Amino acid sequence: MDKDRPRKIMTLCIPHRNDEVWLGMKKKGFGAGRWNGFGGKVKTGETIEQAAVREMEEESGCRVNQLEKLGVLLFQNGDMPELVEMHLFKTTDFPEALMESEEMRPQRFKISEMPFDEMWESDRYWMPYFLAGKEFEGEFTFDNSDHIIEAEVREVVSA
Ligand code: 6OG
Repeated sequence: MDKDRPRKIMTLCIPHRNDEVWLGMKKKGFGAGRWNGFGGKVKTGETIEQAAVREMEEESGCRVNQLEKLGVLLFQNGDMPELVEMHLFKTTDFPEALMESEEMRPQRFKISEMPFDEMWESDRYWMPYFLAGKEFEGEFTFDNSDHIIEAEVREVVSA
């Protein structure tokens, strides 16, 4: 992967408590038809955390007061000239049910029933770190059909 390419900074927030997570079925745009966490692009003038809170509220109706940053992943998607730098957050601060939005149809999943077949292929690689509450980083290269060509993920142990 050519890490010097320009980067689009994005967020992803996954509500997770006990043995459950909430994911949303993306209804339109990039990644439509897949279950994913809630997030989007960081706008000029906001911090990555502010973007994570804003996107979570826009897509699920839930304004979180607590976020835990767990991962940073780099994606190279086929011929797209920019890399995606995605910052991954966990929140335990959410109500009994999330609201459907224009972009996402939220649903609760048991972690033993994670719908990996309908998620981004790379999610299988980093989800174990996320669920274990470990900090991680990684790089994934995809071909133009969204299949993985190269994958690497590792735990980050802070000093
Ligand atoms: P909008 O551009 O529609 O937000 N995203 C990815 N999520 C996963 N799990 N894997 C990927 O690559 C992703 N690439 C992007 C970031 C797009 C949302 O999709 C996330 C954003 O939350 C394998 O606003």
